Amino acid sequence: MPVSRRRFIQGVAAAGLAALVEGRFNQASAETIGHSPAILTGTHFDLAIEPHEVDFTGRRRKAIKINGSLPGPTLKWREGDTVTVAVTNHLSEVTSIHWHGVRVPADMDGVPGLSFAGIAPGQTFVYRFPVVQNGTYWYHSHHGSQEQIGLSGALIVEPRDKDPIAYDRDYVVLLSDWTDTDPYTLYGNLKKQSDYYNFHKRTAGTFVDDVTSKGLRSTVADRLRWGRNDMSPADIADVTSATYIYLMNGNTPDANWTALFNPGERVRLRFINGSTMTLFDVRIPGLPLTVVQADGNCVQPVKVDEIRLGVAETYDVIVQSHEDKAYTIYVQPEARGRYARGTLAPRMGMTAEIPPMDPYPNRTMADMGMVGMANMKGMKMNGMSGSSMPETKSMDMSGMKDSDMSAMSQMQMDQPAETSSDHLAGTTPFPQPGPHTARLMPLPSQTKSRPAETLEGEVPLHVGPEVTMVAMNTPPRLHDPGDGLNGNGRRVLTYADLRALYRGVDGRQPTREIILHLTGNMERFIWGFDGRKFSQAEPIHLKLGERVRFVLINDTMMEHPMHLHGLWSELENCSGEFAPYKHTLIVKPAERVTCLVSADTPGRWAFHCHLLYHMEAGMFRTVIVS
Ligand SMILES: [Cu+2]
Repeated sequence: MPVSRRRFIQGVAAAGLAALVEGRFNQASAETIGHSPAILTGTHFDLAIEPHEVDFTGRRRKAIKINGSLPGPTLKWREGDTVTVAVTNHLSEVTSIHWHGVRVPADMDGVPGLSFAGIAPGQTFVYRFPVVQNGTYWYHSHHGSQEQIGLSGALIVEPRDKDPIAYDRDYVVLLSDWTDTDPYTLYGNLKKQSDYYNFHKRTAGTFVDDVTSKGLRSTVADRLRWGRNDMSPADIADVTSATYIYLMNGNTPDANWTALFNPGERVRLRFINGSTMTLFDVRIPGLPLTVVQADGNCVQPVKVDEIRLGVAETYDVIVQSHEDKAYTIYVQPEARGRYARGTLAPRMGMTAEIPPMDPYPNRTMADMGMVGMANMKGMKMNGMSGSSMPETKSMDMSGMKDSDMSAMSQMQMDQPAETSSDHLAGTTPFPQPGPHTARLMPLPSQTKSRPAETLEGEVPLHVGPEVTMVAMNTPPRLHDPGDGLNGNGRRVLTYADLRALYRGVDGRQPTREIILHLTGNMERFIWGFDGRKFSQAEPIHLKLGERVRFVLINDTMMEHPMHLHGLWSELENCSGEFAPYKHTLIVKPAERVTCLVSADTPGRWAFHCHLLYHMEAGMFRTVIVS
């Protein structure tokens, strides 16, 4: 295959010269083209975190690689093993690795300032813990913006027993967002002007279009409604293709990461949304996707055309074709713009058509549950908006200017090493549901909890400049695939489709409900829970062994992929005993999502929005299980 100059440059950009040479000369036998991170197996792993330069766009930029790779190597563990991972920090700042979705003792969870001190420059930290689950997961830094510049990788845990999912070959498809802008600058831009990267705000041009299609009266009424709520239906994402390009296993779309796909073979694709700020819509035109696993837990197979992955979610799918042809793995960010792309092909070098991009989605009033949304602009006019709130000042360990998370360094000094031994005193965590797990049945004396609706009025919602809107109508929207995906002619996976393959292990009713409003001030880029950002909020306390219901109510106009560390979140989606176990849950605008949590592992756990800059801006709580 001739290598054009353009392809050569892109190849170098994506994969480095070595990988290109390998791809060029071993094509007859190659299973992939482009950079595919190395797969490391065994029980002992050495990871070196190093500064590197990359060139994805024609400009050299600072990045972080792990063992010379971006994303880092794929770690393959085996359920039942005890693994040791020695992580050496060659950066000039603190680093960490968090094992996303993995049930570990709290001091192995890798959140600097919360569960351990972080890994100082020049130091090696040895993670060591038993692996008590299987499935597809990933790992990433939990410090500053390191995740944005490459510090992440895939993690596969093979089941100890026979895998219930049959496949002939499998590939990790790790998706990420990359910007040439320094992440601290990017965050600063959002703080200064929250729509800095949103070029889709309504303009005179769209006004004329709307008048043509909807008529003057309804267009003006629509504008007045939106105007009054101080929002724009074009607010889809905070950070968009205006600055991002999107990578598949560290490859640009032009580098076209390609994987071998022989007719008749069942191929398992392990999709991981390893981005920082981007919800991805994934499809393979011409091929149905049979979803078999969500967030590392097996689900009853469901056939769809398209999947939306919230940040940090994973989905495993089986694909199979009986034709000798290539297929495009096509990935659109929710706010459209640019795409990520790869290819499945029976022979390396084959390509398939790239479909046109879907239109830019708009939020609608009904979509948002904002028919009847009380707007709190009155308060903003009382001099609270735009005035400077006293910000928490402390040693800024994260290094991110204006970061709400800087409070965490203070916490670390206040509460040293509390978690290091307390997992030893805890109960045995519940196992991951599997073919042989028993179900703990509730005691007859156990009282039923009240439905969430009856408690909502009791939430003390903090009112202040951190909150500019409150949704009055927040129904569950589990059957709704999400904005931009309704009516696109394709069958899109929804949360209502997810039914676990195995029964949940904790059959007890929750004994209490914890209601959290996801709140924000879009203009000032402040995010939090119940109107408070992290630095203003108290931890949430759970009693070791108790079972609780979290009720997440999104009062904002954006999706928030919520991640609870250390414990499973069992999504309540009418699947009864087969409620899917998740580690990350998308809460759509004006949606209410509930999940059950068994507080079976003691420690200080992070609970946060997985949009990196929302977390930095305060959408983070500590959950203490003791
Ligand atoms: Cu968020």
